[in-house]
Amino acid sequence: MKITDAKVIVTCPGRNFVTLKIITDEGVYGIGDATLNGRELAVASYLQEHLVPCLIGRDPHQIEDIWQYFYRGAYWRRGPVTMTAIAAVDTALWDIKAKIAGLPLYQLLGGKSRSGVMVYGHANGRDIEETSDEVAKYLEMGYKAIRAQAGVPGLASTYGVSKDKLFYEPADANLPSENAWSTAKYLDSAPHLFEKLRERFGFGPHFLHDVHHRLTPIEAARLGKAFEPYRLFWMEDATPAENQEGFRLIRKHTTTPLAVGEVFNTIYDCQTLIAEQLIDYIRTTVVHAGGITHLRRIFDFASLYHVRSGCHGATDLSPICMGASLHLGIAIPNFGVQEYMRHTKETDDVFPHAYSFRDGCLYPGETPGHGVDIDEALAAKFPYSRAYLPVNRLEDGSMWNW
Ligand code: EZ4
Ligand code: CO
Repeated sequence: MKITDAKVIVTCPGRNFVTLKIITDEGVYGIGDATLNGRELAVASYLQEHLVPCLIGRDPHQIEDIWQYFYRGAYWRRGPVTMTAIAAVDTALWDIKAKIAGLPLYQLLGGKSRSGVMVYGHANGRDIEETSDEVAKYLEMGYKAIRAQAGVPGLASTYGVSKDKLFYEPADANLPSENAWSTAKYLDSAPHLFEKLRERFGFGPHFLHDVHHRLTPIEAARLGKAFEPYRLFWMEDATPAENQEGFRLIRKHTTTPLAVGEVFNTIYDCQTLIAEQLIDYIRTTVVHAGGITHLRRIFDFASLYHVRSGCHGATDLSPICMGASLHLGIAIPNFGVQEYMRHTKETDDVFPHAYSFRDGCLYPGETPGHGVDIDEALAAKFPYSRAYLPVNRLEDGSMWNW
């Protein structure tokens, strides 16, 4: 069996997505997500110019060898652009292998370890009351886990707070928009959100919160402590993790579970965090961390240290990534939770998929492969449109972490 063609499809059904489609001489094809929010065309070009020529003529069954060929063979290892491109190849190859086997991908990963994949939705509001009403809506929809973010009093705009509730899209402008940030104001207000949520909804639902890399380790330690009475499922991205050792300080001070990793692209980005048990959930994804092959490696490593999966699942990860992630999530022993931000109808139409939501869980479906396809004719009707994530500044104008 041979790869005869591979094409890169860029489409913007409400937001940009990059997809790799690998075609074989037996007519079977596979697809992989290659979307890197705000840097989409860098990955499209990396694939088109550098990986596609090396794929033609190869046996699509040699998934591990092809992975190593692109990882070691690049000489320039790691980095989000490289690893997203490798992920797209890897995901498409697993899709092909599972289709040829006539099995849903999870069967090739060891079969089901659980009945469904618990997901969490996003409740956002301008203030605590509005967020609380959004939480109520998610509970009515059957969610068992909800991430809650509320506007910070005294700040004009805050991360995670959107106008369009169910379809929050942070990449909102063709040049980066600017947000303002005050750590002091945030630290004063954030614990009250969870105090009010527990008062209104009790301790049944799981609540999560995303700090979005905005604190220093000692500030994060303080916040984690303040959250303790409200028993959060996790505190996410408490501090930037380029310096993995920074988490030692947070860990010393709080029992609030810690999650990090949506911007990581290899196992080396979380090696210390996992081996020293500084975190509880690792948020690396299929699309940004080298595909099924590498993500499985990270999760197996994590399983040795009581660290569970918590895959990133925002709208900038295409339905292909979501489908692949669900197959991995239902199979691995150390699954934690899966983020699930709903895609718009236009996106779901471009990417028909077998997965479905029921009672707070997503189910990958039984279609051979990862169960997600692309309608190329429809995709062609939505041309690329440049879009950036916002940037963030402190009140004195200094650049801060968005
Ligand atoms: O900001 O996906 O947990 N989810 C998040 C997301 C990220 C975007 C970045 O591309 O933090 O909203
Ligand atoms: Co996040």
